[in-house]
Amino acid sequence: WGNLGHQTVGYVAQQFLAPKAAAFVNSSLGSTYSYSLGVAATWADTVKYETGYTWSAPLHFVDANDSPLTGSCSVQETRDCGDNDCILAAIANYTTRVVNTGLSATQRQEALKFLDHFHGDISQPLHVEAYEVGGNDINAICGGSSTNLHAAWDTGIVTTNVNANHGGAATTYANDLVARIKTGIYESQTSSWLACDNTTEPVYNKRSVEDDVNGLLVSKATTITPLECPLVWAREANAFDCTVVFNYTTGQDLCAGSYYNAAVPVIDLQLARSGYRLAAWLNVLFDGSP
Ligand code: DCM
Ligand code: DCM
Ligand code: DCM
Ligand code: ZN
Ligand code: ZN
Repeated sequence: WGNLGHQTVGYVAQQFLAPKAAAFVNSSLGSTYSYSLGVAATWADTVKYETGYTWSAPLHFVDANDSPLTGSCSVQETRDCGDNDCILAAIANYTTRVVNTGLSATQRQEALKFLDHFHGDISQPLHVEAYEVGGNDINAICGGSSTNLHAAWDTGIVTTNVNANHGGAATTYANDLVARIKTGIYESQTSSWLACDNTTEPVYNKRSVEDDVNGLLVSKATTITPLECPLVWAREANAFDCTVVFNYTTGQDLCAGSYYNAAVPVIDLQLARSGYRLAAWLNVLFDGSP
C-alpha cells in the first residue's frame, strides 16, 4: 500500500488497543509520531532505499510462486520464504523484538514501526504474489493515466475510493472502517478475523538462519521461527489474486467501472481487518489477550 493505505491501517489499529499495548505505543512512538500508529505506519517505506536499510526492502512482500492466471493461488513458507527474507519472517522477527526488554528503546520502536507497516503490506494481494514482480511489470490504466497493476492497488484505487467516499483523508477513512467494525457490516466477521491470534505458534520447527550482510556470510544472533498467523493472513490476501486482482481485460480502466467496483470492497476489507489484527496482535503481546 501507499501512505494512505498504511496510515489507515495504523489509525484503525490505534482505536482497538488494550491498555498496556496503548501505553507501549504511546511511550515508544512519542511526540515524534504523534503517539500514533497511523503516523508511524509509513516509516518503513521512508527508510527502504536508505543506505543502512536496504536489507529491509525484501521484507515488504513475499513472492508467492503460484499461478494466479490459471486459478491456482497459494503461499508456501518453504517455497516462497525459505531464506526468511520476506514479510512472513519479518513479522515473526519483529514480533519477538517488540517485546524483547533486552533491546534498546530505539530497537523496540523500530520493531513496532515495522509491525505497524508489515501488517498492512501482508494484506495487499500483490504483496503476496510473485507473478510479474507482484504486478509491477504489468501496464495498467487508472483514471485515464498510465500506471502498473501493483501501483493501481497500492495507491490508485485506494485514493480514488477515499476521495470519492471517505473525505479524502486517512483519518476519516479509518473512522469509517472502525464504524463498520463496531456496529456495521464487519461486526459479525471480527471474531473470525482473529481466528489466528497466537503470536508464538510456529509453522515449522526452528530452522537455523544465515544471512549475507554486506557480502559476508554472517550467522544471525537469533534464528527466526516462522509463525502460523502471518502465513494464514498472506494466504487470505493471496486468494484475491485468483478472483479479483487479475480479472481485467487489456486497456480496462482499473479505477472506474466494474473492476474498481469489485476492488473497493476487497481493499476496504483488507485495510480494516489488517488494522484490527495489528491491534489484536499488540494486545496479545502486551496485555495477554486480543
Ligand atoms: N535482519 C537481521 N539482521 C540484519 C538485517 C535484517 O536479522 N542485519 C532481519 C530482518 C528480517 C530478517 O532478518 O526480519 C531476514 O532478513 P535477511 O535474511 O534479509 O537478513
Ligand atoms: N536487525 C533486525 N532484526 C534482527 C537483528 C537486527 O531488524 N533480528 C536490524 C537492527 C538494525 C540492523 O538490523 O537496524 C543491524 O542490527 P545489529 O546492529 O543488531 O546487527
Ligand atoms: N514489490 C512487491 N513484490 C516484489 C517487488 C516489489 O510486492 N517482488 C512491491 C514493493 C513496493 C512496490 O512493489 O510496494 C514497488 O517496489 P520497488 O519500489 O521495490 O520497485
Ligand atoms: Zn506495494
Ligand atoms: Zn511496504
